[in-house]
Amino acid sequence: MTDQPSQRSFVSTGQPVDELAVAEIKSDILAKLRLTIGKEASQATQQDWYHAAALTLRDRIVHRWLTADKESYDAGRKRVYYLSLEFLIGRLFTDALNNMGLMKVFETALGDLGVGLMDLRKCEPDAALGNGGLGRLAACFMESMSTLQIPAIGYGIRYDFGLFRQVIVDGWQHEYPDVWLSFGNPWEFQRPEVVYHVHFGGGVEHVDDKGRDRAIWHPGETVQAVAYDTPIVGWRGQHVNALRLWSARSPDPLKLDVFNSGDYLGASAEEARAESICKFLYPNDESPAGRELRLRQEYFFVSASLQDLIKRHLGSDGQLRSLSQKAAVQLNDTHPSLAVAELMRILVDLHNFRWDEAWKITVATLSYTNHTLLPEALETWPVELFERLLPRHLEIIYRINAQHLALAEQRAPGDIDYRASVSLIDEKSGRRVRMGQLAFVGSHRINGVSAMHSDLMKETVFHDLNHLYSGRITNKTNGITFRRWLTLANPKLTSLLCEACGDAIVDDPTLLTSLESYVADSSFHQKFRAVKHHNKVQLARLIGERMNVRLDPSALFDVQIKRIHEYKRQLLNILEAVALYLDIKDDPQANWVPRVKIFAGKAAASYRYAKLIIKLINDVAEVVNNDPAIGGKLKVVFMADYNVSLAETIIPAADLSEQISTAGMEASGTGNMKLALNGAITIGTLDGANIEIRDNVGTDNIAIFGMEAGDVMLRRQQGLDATDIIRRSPRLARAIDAIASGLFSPGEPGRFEPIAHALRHLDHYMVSADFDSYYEAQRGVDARWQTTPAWTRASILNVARMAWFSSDRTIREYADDIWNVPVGPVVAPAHAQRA
Ligand code: GPQ
Repeated sequence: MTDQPSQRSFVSTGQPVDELAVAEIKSDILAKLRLTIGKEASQATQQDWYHAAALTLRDRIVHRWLTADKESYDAGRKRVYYLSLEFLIGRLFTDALNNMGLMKVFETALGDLGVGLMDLRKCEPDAALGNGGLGRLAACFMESMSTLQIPAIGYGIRYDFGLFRQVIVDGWQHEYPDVWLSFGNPWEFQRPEVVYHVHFGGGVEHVDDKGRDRAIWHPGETVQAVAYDTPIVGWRGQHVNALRLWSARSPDPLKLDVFNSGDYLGASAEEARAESICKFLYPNDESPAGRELRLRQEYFFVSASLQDLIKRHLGSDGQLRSLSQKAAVQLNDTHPSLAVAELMRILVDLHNFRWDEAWKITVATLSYTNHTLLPEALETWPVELFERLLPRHLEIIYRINAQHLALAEQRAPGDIDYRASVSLIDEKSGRRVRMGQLAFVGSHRINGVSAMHSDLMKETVFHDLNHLYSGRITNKTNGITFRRWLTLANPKLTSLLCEACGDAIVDDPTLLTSLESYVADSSFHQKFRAVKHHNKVQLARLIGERMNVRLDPSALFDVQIKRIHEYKRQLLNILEAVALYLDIKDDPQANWVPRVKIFAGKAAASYRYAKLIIKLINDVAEVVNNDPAIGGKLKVVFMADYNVSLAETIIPAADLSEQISTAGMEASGTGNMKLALNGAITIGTLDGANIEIRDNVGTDNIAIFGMEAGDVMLRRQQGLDATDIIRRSPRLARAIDAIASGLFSPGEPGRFEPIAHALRHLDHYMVSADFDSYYEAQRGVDARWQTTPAWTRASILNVARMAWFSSDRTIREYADDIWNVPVGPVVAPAHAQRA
């Protein structure tokens, strides 16, 4: 399958290429090919060249890495530990080349060897160790922490299989395993000497140790965690941090006696059980997996990571009292919440701390980021499962809870409802441990990911906890790394921006504001449009090759790329496409704006309704794209297997960014930021970071529609039936009728009945309720598109005003307010002088 168009080249700094450096890289790549891969240039495949080039680059990164590590240890600096079950990294090759300033040198060296850099780029599989926004945020944060020279380690799991590969067959989603490691991974270093034991099950023995409640855990099962390190290099290569991923194995891989008795499978059963922990990433997004294996994954990586960071701390400080002065542990969502109980266990049971002192250290060390308010997405685990898998942790959680409920009783004496609402144990639906509450109580800071989300946290799910521990909730609006999402993904735009605002924008995006002086410059408009057009031609070519759909690059490219979820409302978008299609058919000669609706995204394998929405999009595409009566005025495309690399191709080509979640449901969004930064105009609801995007780009440069979060809550209280709404909107009625009648599924007219029924009578996500407002906003978008200078102006202003959404800004805020660590300048002094 073809991927990125290969003639793409990266932004050129205009500086001459250093011939000596090129010669050195060439000779190093050839040496790697011979000595590490074991091949002559004449026999080498593209994969071999890619590996040789990646290893050559890695050597250069390692030098910086070891130096940075030594410097931060020698200086005794505080370190950030970012615990996340997901890191959605994508490809590293060009990212690392760009940050190391070696793009041009490598491109030239490889060119001399007869190899195209862009062709090699395609040999690297995406590291898809995440589902969506949460995992991608962790990847952007790792890059920004390196850029800002914050000593940090990202801890996660080295999944053998990342997020499933999505294949669309006859319009339906099918899932296949993601075999990203089959050719090896040139970025990682296995650390066979870094191994920790992680225990499960068994029982607990209590010892009366001078009145301290110490316990000895006698586990029933032990698994080994082995470290694999991937260097993450920051901008200008001045600092490198490690992403340390754990792989699971059994301490007793083969039972020889069992093997010799002829039971070959039984002999390695324990190994298989241990390895299952890191076998695959759970594909659920914003819905807890609820399986024992998932809880095992969570404890496995928490335990290994805490052992690792404590060993590190003891190595330098010799005691644990000062832990919070040297370590800041960030919990990315509730998946690592067990860190609260595990750190207490380590301090109390293994290091003899008094409970109260241990608790102070724990709370001062940990902090927690919440990424959703959807009640069904907040993780809970049955007490019974905990008891079986982590008996000592359950005891610790009970004790934390007793202390916590005593405080609640002090604050609101006799208020049973208040106590039930803040309790770490949910007593309503069977007894369950609430991981969000656990993380909250055990952290000194709890943050939301956009201003609105953080406010809603205080008003809704964490209302009572906020009352009990006021001042802990803080907002840290998400950000994105501009190195990947502007410089690398959109080299043409970057060159133009450098030309207009100066090369320094790559170090300091706030300088992009000087772009505002070009808003009325028609020759700049022309260049700006030419860049967008170029990117659209590339995307149209890719879609032509992959899907055999011909697109007109001068049409409006309307893009919705994200996980498929009811609350993200891909359904609203496709419903509007249906209404528009029927309207065009009514009057094909009217002055319609040619539009291409581009969708991409995966649905959780078990999320049947989301998969039906994918099928609907594809069925509508089939009819619309092949109806000569509408003269190509509307096209619908669903691109399969959305991932980071595909996003890097789609985003620079987008004119319109669909951010249309039901208000109050999208915690932040980060795709919204990537698209606006690349000049797409947002059509969106007042939800998540859309609000802050509006505040930055200005109300004239964004299309806001729909109900607000407060309206949604009110309407839900009044009922979800949309009969009245549909009666008042003939256009909506007609679109729903078309779907329900089988216009798009003639072979199976009832296929979309569940969707039609929900739209009519169970409009929880306000698709029907927001339809008219959305349709009208879309026609406003059309009108703006028809006045080219007005559109271009708005697009330019979006780019000019997005600097605040750099993840460097976000990380600076975490560093100041949560971690209490200093940050370095983006450009190292030595580099600034050289540049
Ligand atoms: N998010 Cl809880 C995920 O991608 N996965 C999850 O399991 C949860 C949240 C997203 C959230 O939907 C977006 O609004 C955020 O921008 C993103 O996390 C990063 O904070």
